[in-house]
Amino acid sequence: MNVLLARPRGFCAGVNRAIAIVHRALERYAPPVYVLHEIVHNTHVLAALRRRGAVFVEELEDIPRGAVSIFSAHGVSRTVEDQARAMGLRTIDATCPLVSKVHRRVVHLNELGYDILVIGHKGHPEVEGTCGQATGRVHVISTPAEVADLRVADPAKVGYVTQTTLSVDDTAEMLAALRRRFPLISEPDRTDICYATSNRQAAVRLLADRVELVLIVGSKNSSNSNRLREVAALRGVSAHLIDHAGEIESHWFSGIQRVGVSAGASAPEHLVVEVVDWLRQHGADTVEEMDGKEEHINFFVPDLEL
Ligand code: 0CM
Ligand code: SF4
Repeated sequence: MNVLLARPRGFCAGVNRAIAIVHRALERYAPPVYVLHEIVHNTHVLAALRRRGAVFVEELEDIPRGAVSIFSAHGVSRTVEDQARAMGLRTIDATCPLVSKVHRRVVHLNELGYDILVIGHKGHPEVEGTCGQATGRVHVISTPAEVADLRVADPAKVGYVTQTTLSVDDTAEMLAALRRRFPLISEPDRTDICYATSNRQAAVRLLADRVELVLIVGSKNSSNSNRLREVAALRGVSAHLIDHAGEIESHWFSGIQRVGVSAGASAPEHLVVEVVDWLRQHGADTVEEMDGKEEHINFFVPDLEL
């Protein structure tokens, strides 16, 4: 059996920054440090940070007054920010700068009085945070079929933003439907789908053309990791999303000669190494890495003076 690793894969700049912020907060302030929502959607990242004194909660009410508390990489609504302030929390914002950029455009469209279309997955925390930047009319749409049902105040005053981790191909279809329905729709200068999402999807597309089975390392609630699995499956190969090597099932490999491996933007590289070790122990004799796009994006980690 031969193994091919996708490139780029794994941690993006926003995830590196968010995790570094939690580490810095733990160094600077005595644990526990509270994090509203999972800092990134990866069970292994969370377990490692819990061991160092991070506490992950889903509700602001679960954070004691005055505690140091961090907003996750996915961002929060204005209401959550205001409530945190009212509760006297000492907050640190680990929202990815590429999500914050989308937030700023929502604020702008809201000031112009536009109906704002947020293309994304309903209930995902990033979508909730993005919608929560506006005080006016916001509509979340997930499929092109929903475009026909949209009711807006003025079809000439409609703008859209997207979740940063969407499928590039599905979003193109959605935008075609939106442009047909609202020829004057206000669009971002460049796509809101982030560089890490589009690079990882492009790499998995190439990977899937060279293998018979693809393993994506990532947690079940990670949107971008799920999209990577779908991209592979849509190329006609079997594709599995696994949190770690322990979830691999031997029967997947019967009759398989070529296996591809990639990882979502929140999955640490040591999990990929463990998957490759598992494959070596189960018949893989070559491991090769694809040529792929180099990524040189790094985000500044703030000093955290509270
Ligand atoms: O948005 P998604 O569910 O893909 O989040 P993640 O934590 O898996 O990946 C990084 C991010 C962001 C924002
Ligand atoms: Fe930022 Fe993209 Fe990474 Fe999300 S996947 S944290 S938007 S760089």
